[in-house]
Amino acid sequence: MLLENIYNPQDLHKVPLEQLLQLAIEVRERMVDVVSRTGGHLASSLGAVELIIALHYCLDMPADKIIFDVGHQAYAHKLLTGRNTAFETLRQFNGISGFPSKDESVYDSFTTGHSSSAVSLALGLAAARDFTQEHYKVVAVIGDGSLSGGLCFEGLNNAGHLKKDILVVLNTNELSIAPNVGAISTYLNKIISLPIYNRFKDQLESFVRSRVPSESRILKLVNRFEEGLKGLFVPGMLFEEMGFRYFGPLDGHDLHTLIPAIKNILYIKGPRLLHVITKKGKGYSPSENDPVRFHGTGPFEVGSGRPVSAVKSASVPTGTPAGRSYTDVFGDKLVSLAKENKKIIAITAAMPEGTGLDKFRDAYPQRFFDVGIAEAHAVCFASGLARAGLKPVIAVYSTFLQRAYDQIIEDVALQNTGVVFVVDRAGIVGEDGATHQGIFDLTYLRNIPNLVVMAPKDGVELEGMLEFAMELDKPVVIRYPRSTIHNVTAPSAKSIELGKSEVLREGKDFAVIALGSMVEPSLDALELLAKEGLSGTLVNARFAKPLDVDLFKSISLKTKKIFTIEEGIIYGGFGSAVNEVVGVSVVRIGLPDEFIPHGKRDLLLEKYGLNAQGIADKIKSCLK
Ligand SMILES: Cc1ncc(C[n+]2csc(CCOP(=O)(O)OP(=O)(O)O)c2C)c(N)n1
Repeated sequence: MLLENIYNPQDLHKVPLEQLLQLAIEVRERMVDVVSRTGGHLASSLGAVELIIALHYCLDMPADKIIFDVGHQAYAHKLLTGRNTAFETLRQFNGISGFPSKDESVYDSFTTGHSSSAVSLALGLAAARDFTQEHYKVVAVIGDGSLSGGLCFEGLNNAGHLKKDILVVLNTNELSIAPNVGAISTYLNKIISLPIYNRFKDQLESFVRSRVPSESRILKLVNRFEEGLKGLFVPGMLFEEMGFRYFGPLDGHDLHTLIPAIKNILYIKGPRLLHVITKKGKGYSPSENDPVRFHGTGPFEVGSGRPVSAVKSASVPTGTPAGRSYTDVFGDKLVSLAKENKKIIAITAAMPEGTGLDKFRDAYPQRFFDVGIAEAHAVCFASGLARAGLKPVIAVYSTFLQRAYDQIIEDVALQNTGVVFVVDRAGIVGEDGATHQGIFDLTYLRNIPNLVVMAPKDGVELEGMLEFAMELDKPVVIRYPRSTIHNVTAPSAKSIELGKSEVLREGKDFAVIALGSMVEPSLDALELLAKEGLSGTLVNARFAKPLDVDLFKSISLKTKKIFTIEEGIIYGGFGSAVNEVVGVSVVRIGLPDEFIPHGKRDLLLEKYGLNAQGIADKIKSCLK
């Protein structure tokens, strides 16, 4: 076994070139084996195996640096940099992160997870290197999906201008998570196929070779002519025009081509872009056949690739509709609303499946837009649609909406356009960890004028909030977690009134004002406390903005202690908002001022006291 003897990239350097193919096989087997048990980003990582081996073979890490864009393709990098044994714990609490992590290894310069930042990060390192007169090499590995993000172009634009020594490796596989979209993607496809150039080149070569000896001057002239032609025909000219030297496209799985090419390119000065073509999911047929599913997969059976049905966690309560996620309920409801309301338009930033918008895409392809990994653009685009009288719905993960903060304020809220933001994965997302936790949105949204911010306690309420949002001619946010849902109260009141909460229980000892996903564990906490003779009021807040100020104030006059509970960071969040209006000090329960690591959602909720027992304990200790 080669892999088990590699503890760092120096060990890799000792492996003879002809054995690297075997190493690639072992790396893939290890990934498939572990991810089949832990879940993870398999397809992207399988596709980048040879590329990562080749880069490590040519670089001198950790002095040299590689920044992986997003970082979901970097499992081979982890395996070759001393994390093979620990890889067993991938994405588990206290285990190896699913993304590069600066806290995990000196081989990871940054903790990454959001797309399109690698070129800028790498350029910063390169500029610092030049200031301090050091001599290491800096490589950014980006995907064709990442290239649809504007930030990536900001980095390329600046890199071309600064002329720093930097290598950008563009890994093209025609897929983002879903099939790649956009003009850049079309452009890259042209590079890959390039019929005009390739046909001409082949014909020219065979014509000349059949007539002149290989070392003749004519052949050299022809080669030079061909280089010139390349300038005319190779679409890599876009990068050349931006100040990069473009190389490729090369087969990203062919180590015998990649290694000498990378070695040579590394010693050229200035900004360089090496374009490689890979197959997402390479080397494991279920993943090759369905790279979209295997982009981010749960545990699966290695033989068939079939998902291992999730074992029901004891802390997931039961109810109706059983087993459905908020994402599913949203996806279905939007399709049904769109049947009646022809103005509804759906927008995703490269996440049709993850956000549940795939159903809308299939039902109303003309009214569906995948704008690429371009959240900021999505928000402006939606505002344009809304101003012209349509009803745009952007479905986006809480963590990725952070990318569009300025646009939410300037281009939507200030304009007061009726854009609906459906913010999925709001709260603890689990195994993807710190870069993906959706814990800031309440804080960053609730202070924006004109914005309405809601959170449903269950599926029925989500449907009600969607109906309400469609009628409101204002920007609206609906946030919900990555979770299975149940009807918390039966029947759940469906009609939503702006800024009005719902009182679910009345009691004398304390009051809980809970938001969205925290209503259900709060209800359970009240049951636990009732067994100990404590009775509390429970309010389902529904709105984080505007708040139900009158109700909260009247509760504060009647109750000794008020608790707010939210699945988000406490500072500046929902509880802080309540605190600002009620005039008495409330106890805010939520997440502390720290980045929340990876681990199962239930486990993390328990760790941070956001399950029924944790909430009950906190209330009890404060009432003592
Ligand atoms: C800002 C941001 N938006 C969305 C995502 C979700 N996301 C993760 S990977 C990915 C696709 C990346 O595609 P590409 O760069 O081509 O890499 P590949 O997986 O194809 O290797 C997306 C949309 C993200 N990580 N960051």
